[in-house]
Amino acid sequence: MIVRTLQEARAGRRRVCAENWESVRLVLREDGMGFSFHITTIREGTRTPIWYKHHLEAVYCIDGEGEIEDLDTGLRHPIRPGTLYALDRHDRHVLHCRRTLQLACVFNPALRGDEVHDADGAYPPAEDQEANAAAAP
Ligand code: 9YT
Repeated sequence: MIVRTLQEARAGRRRVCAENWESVRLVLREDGMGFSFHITTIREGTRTPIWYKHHLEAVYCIDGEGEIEDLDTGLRHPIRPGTLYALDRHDRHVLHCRRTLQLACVFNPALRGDEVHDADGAYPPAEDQEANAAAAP
């Protein structure tokens, strides 16, 4: 059984920061669960283009206010506490944050832990990371 707190995870390497967000990765690939589980904070007033080409993600809003814009349909959906969205089609989207968002996020396949978005708003596929790790001295 794994038991850990947000507070202790925030204090170590499980906290990853990017320009528009910070993510505390409570469950990672090394935990062997088949998914990773993160608490993500999105900075107020930001606009974040995202395209998880290699992952599926479900996102549940705990607090804050924003919108998710589906770039394929042009539709914008409000995000409020209690809203869930699931990127079941590797959907290209933009996350608009009106008031600081606290989100619980689940990724499949699991993240390794240090990933930040590339130029497309994606994370690398799990296989590439394994190959890179194997090639490292
Ligand atoms: C909602 C979203 O995907 N935000 C970017 C950060 C991501 N949730 C992560 O790596 O935790």
